[in-house]
Amino acid sequence: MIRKVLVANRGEIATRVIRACREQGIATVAVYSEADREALHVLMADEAYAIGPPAPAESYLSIDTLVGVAKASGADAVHPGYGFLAENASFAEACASAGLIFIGPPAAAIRAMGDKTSARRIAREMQVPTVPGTIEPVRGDDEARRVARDLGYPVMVKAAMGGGGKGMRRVGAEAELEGALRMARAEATTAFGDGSVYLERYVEEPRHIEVQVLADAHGHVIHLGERECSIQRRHQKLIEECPSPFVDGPLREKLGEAACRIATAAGYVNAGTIEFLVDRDRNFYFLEMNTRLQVEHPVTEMVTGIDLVKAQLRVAGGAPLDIRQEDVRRHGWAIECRINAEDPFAGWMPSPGKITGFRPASGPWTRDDSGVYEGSTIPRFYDTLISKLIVWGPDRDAAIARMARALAEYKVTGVRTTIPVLARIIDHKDFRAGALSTQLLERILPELAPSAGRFESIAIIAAVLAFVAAGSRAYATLAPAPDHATRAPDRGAAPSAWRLGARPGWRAGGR
Ligand code: MV4
Repeated sequence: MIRKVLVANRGEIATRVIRACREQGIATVAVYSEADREALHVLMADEAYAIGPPAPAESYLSIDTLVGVAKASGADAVHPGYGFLAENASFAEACASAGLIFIGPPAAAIRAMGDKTSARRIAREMQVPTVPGTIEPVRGDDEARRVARDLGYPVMVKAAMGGGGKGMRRVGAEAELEGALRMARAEATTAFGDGSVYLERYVEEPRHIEVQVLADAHGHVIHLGERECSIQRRHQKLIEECPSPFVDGPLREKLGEAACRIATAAGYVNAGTIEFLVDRDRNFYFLEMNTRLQVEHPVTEMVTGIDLVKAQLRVAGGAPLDIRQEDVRRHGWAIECRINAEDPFAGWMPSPGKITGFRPASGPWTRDDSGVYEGSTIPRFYDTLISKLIVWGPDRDAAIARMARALAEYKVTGVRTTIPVLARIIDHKDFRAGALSTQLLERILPELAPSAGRFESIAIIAAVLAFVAAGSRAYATLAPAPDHATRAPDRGAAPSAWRLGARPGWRAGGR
């Protein structure tokens, strides 16, 4: 049984883990960099420890520091969240060596899936379709040319240690192959310290559909159905939903079964995700496995009623899964929008800074998983996620209507956010029709930008209102003004009375 968890992360995922722990009566230990002294996860945890400067390499990525704090605080387990060290096999091993339970898969499973060629080999051995291509990295340009001719153009050059689109190049014809190989190898060497690349046939306008799996240490592996994650920009997901509007019963069965076979073959334990590319004709191909809890896990939770973090805690503590495959029921539709501190109409520039006003959407079947509060700061050192807004409805149309309503309610001032562009995507006819692909967003983005005329009229109205109501909050909420004008007076650090939910008298660790 786990009694105390160190959360080796920050932001919304740290708060998500703390909430699950608290509901289970498990004590929590937060860690924070100098940039996160006042962060929400620090206020929420039972204890909090400073772990170093803002740079991730010196704080949230410092294995020795994190293991040291876990031991010193008396934690018996470590939850890595997502990002940072979540898929770092050495961190999983360091925890185990220190006698700590790593709330994630065994190090060997992380390693097997971290190498994409090894993951493809496992999938093939389990007779799960992979995109036609090489298993081993290609050795030289001559071999690559031969393989590409066999596969037929266009082909995809991919980094063996890659993921997330880095070190990946589409090659339309043989003349481009050599250049693409050189670029992909260079990018892979820089990003992963390993320049090996392999080749695949290119799948046109695929959908990105992933399957949630849960596995315990007693050999039980189940799947919780799929998520549709095709609405992405430069490999950053913006909107995810469960189920996929494209997946019917028989395909769901095949995807789920394939996902369970791969997880079993990898010796997987804990929550994990198997990614697939699905083409127009409903052919599916294993892409990679994410050996962590994912950002978009709440849509699966809303549709299945299963708390994935509690399931993680349960299986990490050695208990068997308390759900069998035949008990998994899906009900209705869930959609998640990622609200980032970025300016979608100015090249998606990060917009860190102080959140001067914050009123998240709420109301029926509306969930806000955020890592911020009014007065807190989005540091410039980390990702710009402010919040994940999740809604549920009895069907897709109802969920879409609810998301449109919730986005309209959501107010954030002080930083720019992606809320306006999310609202426009949700309203777009192709999104509403469920005609999704990984190319959809890039294609419709030009239509989503505010027209110059409209922007100007908003600016004029804002200026008039600002004149009339100078100094009032009406000015701050009509955002299209320079940053300094939207900032409310500094009300100082969050008072300690704002500490959230933690037990009294916790004051451990260097605060
Ligand atoms: C592909 C592909 C088309 N054909 N592979 C992008 C991230 C990486 N993990 C795999 N990716 C892709 N692999 C073949 N053979 C298209 C993509 C792709 C993509 C995949 C998932 C989600 C969004 C994407 C956006 C562009 C390209």
